[in-house]
Amino acid sequence: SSDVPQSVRGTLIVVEGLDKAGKSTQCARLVENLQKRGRKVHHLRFPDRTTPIGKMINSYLKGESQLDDHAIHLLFSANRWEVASNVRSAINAGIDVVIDRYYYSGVVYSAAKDIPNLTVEWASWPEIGLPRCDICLFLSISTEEAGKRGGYGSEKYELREMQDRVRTLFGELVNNNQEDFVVIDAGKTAEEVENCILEGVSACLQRVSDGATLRE
Ligand code: T5A
Ligand code: NA
Repeated sequence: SSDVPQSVRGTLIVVEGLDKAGKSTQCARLVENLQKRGRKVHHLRFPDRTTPIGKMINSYLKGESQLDDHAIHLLFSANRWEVASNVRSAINAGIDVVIDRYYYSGVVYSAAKDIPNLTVEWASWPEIGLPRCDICLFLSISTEEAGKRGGYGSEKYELREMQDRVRTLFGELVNNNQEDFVVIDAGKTAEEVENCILEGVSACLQRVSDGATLRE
């Protein structure tokens, strides 16, 4: 019942970006757009606060519980690993997977805490081996513009100093992994951002249907 031939694998699409950049808004639109094209799509978000591990993360982010910085880092990673095989199966079955935040957020937010030894390198190790995305759409937004969208809330990492380090580290990550990223100006209207995303995704879908394999 799908337009997607069985022989073609699904595409793994990640949306990343700074706080309030519009990731969740755009993931919902992207999923809808892909479905309109007759594609089968799974929509995931990290943290997935519904699993037992996700509930621990949620409680930590809300300030209801305390955890060592390394421990919470590993829980965020475990929250991805607990669905990693499902992601791979979906891709192999020809289903696209759209993910709202992934291991890039995992590395950046932990490293931004400025804890001795909790470097980008340390933070990256537990993420090695997770299905690697075909494309990462990075929604870039100025601090000023993000502030207009409600500013920072009450969750653990929503502090100015932390957010400034997140911004710097994300910038470095994008520069060092340019083959993974399409940078999108997320300060535009939701419709404009949606169109930029569709352009990037269309090119990626073409590469996959031309035979690009899922990278390690
Ligand atoms: N984290 C996460 C880690 O430390 N390690 C990890 O491994 C992972 C995965 C929670 C925290 O966890 C950290 C990062 C975070 O600090 P979360 O649950 O994804 O992560 O965070 P959220 O609070 O849900 O997400 P954001 O605040 O970053 O928001 P979004 O999803 O970027 O933005 P969205 O779509 O909700 O939009 C925000 C507001 O702006 C409006 C929307 O209507 C909404 O009101 N908006 C626009 N307004 C004007 N123009 C546009 N183009 C707009 N697009 C959206
Ligand atoms: Na979000």
